[in-house]
Amino acid sequence: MINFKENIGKKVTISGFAEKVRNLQWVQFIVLRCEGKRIQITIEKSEEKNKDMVEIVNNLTNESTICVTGVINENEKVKMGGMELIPEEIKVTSTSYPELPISITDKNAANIDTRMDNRFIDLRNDVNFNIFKVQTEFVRAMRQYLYDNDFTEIHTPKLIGAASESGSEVFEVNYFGNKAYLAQSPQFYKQMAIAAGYEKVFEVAPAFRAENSNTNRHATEFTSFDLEFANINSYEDVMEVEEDLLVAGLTAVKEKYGDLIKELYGVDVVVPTKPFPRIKLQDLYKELNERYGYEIPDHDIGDMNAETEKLTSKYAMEVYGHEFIFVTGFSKAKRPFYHMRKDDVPQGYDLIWKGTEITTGAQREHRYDVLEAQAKEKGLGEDIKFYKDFFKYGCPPHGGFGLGIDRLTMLLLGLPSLKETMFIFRGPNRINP
Ligand code: AMO
Repeated sequence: MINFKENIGKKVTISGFAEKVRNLQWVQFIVLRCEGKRIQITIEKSEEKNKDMVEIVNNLTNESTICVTGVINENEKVKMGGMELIPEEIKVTSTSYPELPISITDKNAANIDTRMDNRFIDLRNDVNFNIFKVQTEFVRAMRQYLYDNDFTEIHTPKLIGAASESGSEVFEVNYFGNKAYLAQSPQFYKQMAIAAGYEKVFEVAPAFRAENSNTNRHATEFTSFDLEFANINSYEDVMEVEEDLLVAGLTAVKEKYGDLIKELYGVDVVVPTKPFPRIKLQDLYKELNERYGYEIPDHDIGDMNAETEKLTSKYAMEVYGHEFIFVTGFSKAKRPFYHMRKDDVPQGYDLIWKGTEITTGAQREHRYDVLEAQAKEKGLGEDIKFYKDFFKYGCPPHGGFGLGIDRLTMLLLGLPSLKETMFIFRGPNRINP
C-alpha cells in the first residue's frame, strides 16, 4: 500500500475492499481498505465527469473489491488522517454478497467457533489482521539473528516411519498400506544435522501432537521454531542464545509495531534485559509454597503444570520485575531420554513467559553408550535405532530448543487462546476449514 502522505497531489491507483459505501444526496463516500490501511474516496455527484462512477457506486455492496485511480488530496475535514482520494476511474473487480456471515468491525458479535468457520472474513478485522503482520516481524527478526550468526536452515520430513521422541501423542497415517506418523518435533533430524557436521541449524515448520487437550495453549498442529548447535559446554549456552534470539525479535517488534500493539491490543512490548532470571524447580516449589501457599500435586512432582507456570511468572515479576524466567532441574522421569544428565538431573530447561511455557531446551546426550542406557530405561528400542546411530561415528556435544511461535504470538499480544492467534487453528474438535 502506498504512503498517502508522501503522494499528496499525485495520481495513484489503489486496489482494496470497499469497506463502507455511503450514498448521500450530493456526495458518495467509500472507505477503501487495503492491507489494513484505509482511505476515503469522495465522489461529488453533481460533477458531469463523475456520472459513470456514481452509477457504479449506486450498485456497490460493502466488501466488494475495487480498483481506483485518482488523485490524493489533503482535506482536514476527512477523519481518516485528513486524506482522501478523488477518483477518476473506479473498476469493480469482484462483487460481495450484501450480507456478511459475521461482522468485521465487532469481532465479539459472533462466538469463536462461528468466527473460525468464517476465518477469511474474521481476519479482515483489524485486531485479527495485524496478528500476522506482527508475527511476521517477530519471526523475521529471529531468523535474521540466526542468519547473522551462521545458522543453516534445514527442512526435515513431517512424514516419518517411526514415532519420534516418545512413541506417544503422534498421529498415525496410512502410508501405502504401511504405518507412518506425523512428526511431533524435528528433534532427531536437527541432531542428525549436527552429526553430519553442521555446527548450527534451525527449522521453522509444523509440528503435530495427537494430544486430546482442549486448553487455550494446545493445538494439534502448530509451528515450531527449532534450533540446535554444536560445541556447547552446557545448557547455559543454549539459554544464552535463546535470550539473544528473543531480544532480537522483541526489539524489532517494538520498533516496528510497538504503537500499533498498544493501540489494538493494549499491550506494552517489553524488550527483556539479560540475563533472564533462572530458578531450579525445587527452589521454585519452595518459593511458590511460601509466597502463594501453592503445593504441587503429587503426579506433577518433578515437572510443572499450568498453575505452576502462572505462579512462576507472578514470582518472576514480583522478585525480578522480569516477564521471562528459566526453570531448570526437572526430574529425569519427566524429561525425554535424549537430555544429557548430570548427577541424574536432566541438563535442560523450560522458558516461561507471561504465565505459559514457550520453550523446552537442553544439552543433548551425545555419548552413544549413555544414550543407549537412557533410552533403554524409558523402554525405547528398535524405533529409535536410526537415531542412536547418529552418535556412533563422531558427534560433537550439542544442544538446542524448540519454541512454539503460535504461543509466542498469543502471549505477545495478550490474546486469550491459540484459537485467536493461529491463522487456522487445529484442535481435537477442529479440522476445518
Ligand atoms: P516441547 O514438546 O516442549 O519440546 O515443545 C516445544 C515448544 O513447542 C510449543 N508446543 C505447542 N504449541 C502449541 N500446541 C501444542 N500442542 C504444543 N506443544 C508444544 C511450546 C513448547 O514449549 N523436542 C523438544 C524441543 C527441544 O528440546 O529442542 C520439544 O518438542 O511452545
